[in-house]
This record gives sequence, structure tokens and C-alpha cells, in this order.
Amino acid sequence: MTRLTPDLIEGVPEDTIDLDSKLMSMCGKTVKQLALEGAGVDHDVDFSKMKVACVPITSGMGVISGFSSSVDAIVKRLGMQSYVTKGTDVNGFSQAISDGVDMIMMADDAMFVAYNVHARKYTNNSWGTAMGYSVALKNAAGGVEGKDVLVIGAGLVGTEAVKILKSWGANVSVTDIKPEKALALQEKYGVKALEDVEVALASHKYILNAAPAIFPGRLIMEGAVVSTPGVPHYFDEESRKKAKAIIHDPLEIGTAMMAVNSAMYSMER
Ligand code: PYL
Repeated sequence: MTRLTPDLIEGVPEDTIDLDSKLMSMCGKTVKQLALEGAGVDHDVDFSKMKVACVPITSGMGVISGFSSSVDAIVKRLGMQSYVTKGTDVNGFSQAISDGVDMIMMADDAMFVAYNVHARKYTNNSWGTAMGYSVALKNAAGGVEGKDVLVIGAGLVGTEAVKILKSWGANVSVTDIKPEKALALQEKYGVKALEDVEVALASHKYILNAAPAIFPGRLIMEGAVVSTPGVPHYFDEESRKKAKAIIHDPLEIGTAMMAVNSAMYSMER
């Protein structure tokens, strides 16, 4: 998973990209509506009683400036009560438990989890990102059943996305810079491993890009729907002209998905 940098997330607390408006125009749904769909909930939910603590974690490469405040803002936009603990790591975790919160969000260099204290269960960001961007793709594409969908990247997010899209009846192909990783998914999930990413990209209208790769517009199909959590993220002018939708944000869709999914572990469905 590529590590975020402060510049990539500096606009998240104030939602400077106005993500809901972008998603409404591309998918017909807000972040919260996409997250509820990904959590298998077919109605709105009032999360105002859900108390969440975001705990900064200093291990490994340490705190990312703006990360906890971004997670806090995203969770607040879902209607939940949220705060960033004063303490970090175990100190922050213990503060959250003493405060009697319902859910704790925290990330080290390997994992980002939304832990539901009551259910003693968590959702991780790899699944959350894969589900959130798969639901966005499905809505933007008007459904994926029976359609050819390309997943780029066979890492943690790409693998979850392969499983999700396959379960929805899509004809899934997967490609990775390491061909053996795509072949392993072919073996395990009965999807198609494609070796040449450029050929794969140029022959697919529906794409979930879970790799930190940057693709030239000449490879993008006219009317393509690209759901792309990968960071760093850049689509050139030609891509933007040709694509019907390019769905991207640096953190929000995955975080909202995991927060909603974990909240629902202890709420009426
Ligand atoms: C969860 C993000 C999504 C993409 N890459 C993942 C990443 O950057 N992980 C590292 C998160 C570190 C957070 C740091 C803090 O500020 O608490 N430990």
C-alpha cells in the first residue's frame, strides 16, 4: 500500500474537491450512500449516536501530518461524533476506551482499521478501499454483471476488488507488474490474468486501478469508467476527455466504507 503524504491529503479536512458532488455526477450516489451499499444496507442510517476516536500512531515511519484530522473529518461527514485523541498509540487507545467510544480508527504503516469496541470486530482499509471503489464503479457503469472489468494491481486492494467484482458476476481480468501475482489470482479465483497492462487497459471499458501507476490517455477507451484509488494519481488531459468517469480521492471513499461497515457491526441493519 503506497504511503500517503501530507500534500496528498491536505484538502481532505475541508473537502476541497467536494467529493459528494463529483460522485453524484459520476455514480448518482454520495460517499455515505456508496458506503451503505457496500455494507449491504439499503436505507439511510442515522449515525449521530456513534462515538468514534481517531488515534494517531507513531510506529514505523510515524505520524502523517493531517492523517488523523482527515479521518476525523471524513467520519464527521458521515454524521458520526468523532475526535482525535490527545495521546498517541497505546496512550490514545486507552483514552478512547476510557471515554467509552463505540469505534476506534487507527493506522500504522501496514494496517488501517476501524475497530468496533462492542462487536470486537474491525474492518481494514484494503477491503474498505476495494469495496468502496467497486461500488462506485458498479454505480457509474450501471452494473457490472456480465461485463468485462479489468483490475490493475494484484496487491491487497486489487485482490479484494477481484473477489468482490467476481462475486457480482463481472468477467474479471487482472494484471500486475509482477505477472506471478496476477496468475496466483487466476488460479485461486478463476479470473483471467493478463500480462500486458497496456493491451489490457486499451481493451477494457471498465477499470478498477489499484496500482500506483500512471496511464497515458492514448490507452484509455472512449467512454471508459475508471475507478482508481491508486496513489500517486494522475490522468492526463486526453484521459479526462475520453473517459466517461474517473473516480478518485486520496482517502475518503475507503475510510468512509470501513467506518460504515464497522459501525453496522453494532447497529440495527
Ligand atoms: C491508509 C492509507 C491509504 C493509502 N495508504 C495508506 C497509508 O498511507 N498508510 C500509512 C498510514 C500511517 C498513519 C500514521 C498516523 O498518522 O497515525 N501512523
